[in-house]
Amino acid sequence: MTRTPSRVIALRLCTTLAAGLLALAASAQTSEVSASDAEACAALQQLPDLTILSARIVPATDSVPAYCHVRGLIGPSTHYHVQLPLPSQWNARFLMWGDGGKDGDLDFADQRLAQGYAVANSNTGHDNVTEPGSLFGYNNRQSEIDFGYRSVHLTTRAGKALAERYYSTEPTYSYFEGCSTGGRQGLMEAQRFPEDFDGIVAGAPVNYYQAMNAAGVWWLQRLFKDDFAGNLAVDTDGDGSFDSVRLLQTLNERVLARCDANDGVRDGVLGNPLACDFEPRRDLADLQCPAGAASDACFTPAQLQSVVDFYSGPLDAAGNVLYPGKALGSELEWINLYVPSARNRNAPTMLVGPAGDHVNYLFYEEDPGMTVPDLSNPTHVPGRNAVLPQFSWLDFDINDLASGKAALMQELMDATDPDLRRFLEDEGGKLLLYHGWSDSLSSAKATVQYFDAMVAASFGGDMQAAGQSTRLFLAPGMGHCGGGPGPNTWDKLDALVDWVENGTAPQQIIATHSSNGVIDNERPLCPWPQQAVYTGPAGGADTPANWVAQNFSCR
Ligand SMILES: [Ca+2]
Ligand SMILES: [Ca+2]
Ligand SMILES: [Ca+2]
Ligand SMILES: [Ca+2]
Repeated sequence: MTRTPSRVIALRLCTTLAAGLLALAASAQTSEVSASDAEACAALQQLPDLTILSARIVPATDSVPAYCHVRGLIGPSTHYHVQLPLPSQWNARFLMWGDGGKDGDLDFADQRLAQGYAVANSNTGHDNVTEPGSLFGYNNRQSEIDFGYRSVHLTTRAGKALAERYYSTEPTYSYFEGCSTGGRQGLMEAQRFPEDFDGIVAGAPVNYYQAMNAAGVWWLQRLFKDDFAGNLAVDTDGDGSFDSVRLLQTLNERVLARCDANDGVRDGVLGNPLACDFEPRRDLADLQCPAGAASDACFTPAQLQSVVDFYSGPLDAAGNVLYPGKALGSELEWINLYVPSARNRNAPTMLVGPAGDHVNYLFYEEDPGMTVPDLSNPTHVPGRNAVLPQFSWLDFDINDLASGKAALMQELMDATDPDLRRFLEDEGGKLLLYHGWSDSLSSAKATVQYFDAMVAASFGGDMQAAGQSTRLFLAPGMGHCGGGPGPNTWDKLDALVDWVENGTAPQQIIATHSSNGVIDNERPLCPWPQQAVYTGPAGGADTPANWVAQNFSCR
């Protein structure tokens, strides 16, 4: 269980006191902070029913206006904070700010604060300094419940109560904004606590949380097993380090050669990967090399199998997909996430980030053991008889997912209930989903799968009716919450606020891609299942100057 040592609390109190004095000094110079603003902020410490640790004015900086900063505790171990704009600058809205990864800290949303939102965020029940990664879940059901759904819900309630007290009126509208874990949290709120928000924007949700992490481990196993036989990075000089990722570049080039133009525009991005007919065994047939003769110019049988596995995803014994495979066109995203190579010292992001310790602490009802000391060393033998027994991710069996061994953790952390009638119909809520097609951490295919199931369960399959309150926008070539070769940047909240407050459902969202700070590709993102179609100057679709939103229509 997460316990903040008393010494740290004392330190924090000192820091808080010092900062409070600084704030007082600054407020004398900052005319916008009135004495009553500061008094009202400090008075929040006396709010009944809440455990408030501090409430103080934070002075303005060049980019962030002065605000009232409140820190609170929800037992046993959820720390949260609320950034409250000064009363004259509040836009009458409350915003719950979503988390990323395994969280474990207080995230600031200064940009939204500057726009006038009262913003809240929690540590989701644990501290990622003392319990990094998934470790907080080691024999700790309460922390798993807090991370699963409890901290966000209770922080939302506390944040709203603090806003109501500070402004003497409750927020006119309440929103949730998040991506990745934040996307999962947004869907969890819509499913479990439909009264919390008027609108939710959920990006790249990791809502099939157990399947996604189990599949992440499975893909890593494809590349590490049998002494790296299926690794897609190649040791070209025999010195033991995988120095070349040329095979993945070749694979990406082959996919683009086959399908880039399917959407009418040769821009290095697949408009709809589902419409691309690329078969690795067929389309790489001329690039096969014999086993044991690895080079970065051809694929061995084991490497070709890895490619097939990336696109297919793991299957159960009956051949059902346990988690969708990678989208065509996303190949370059695999390099940092999955592929052990010289550039990451055999420690790809998925291994040292989300997935490497997940099956140790957050997958099984009873945790199988501690992580091995070096996740990237496949020859380490786990110490099964140690005081705290070890369990290696390499020994994880994906069939444990299909056989129900993750059932309890799925109940706590997955957000896959397709029935959103309480939120979308009874409460009149709006749900805006988005997902990048090149996202290789969570899968846009999984979000399409959820969306279609939700439309079926909540609207009898009527996409038109669903579109009155929920829409999914897929971003071609966008990575996990950003990045990637396709248009990947837009304000995630604007369209939702307009929808909730003015009833204007988004017909399209304009997204941009920039290189060196200059926009070089712009597209409308279309509500699923529509696609962006080029409608600009005839014969000009392959000219980058024509890649502007008005030259495309959603059809
Ligand atoms: Ca947080
Ligand atoms: Ca656990
Ligand atoms: Ca080498
Ligand atoms: Ca294209």
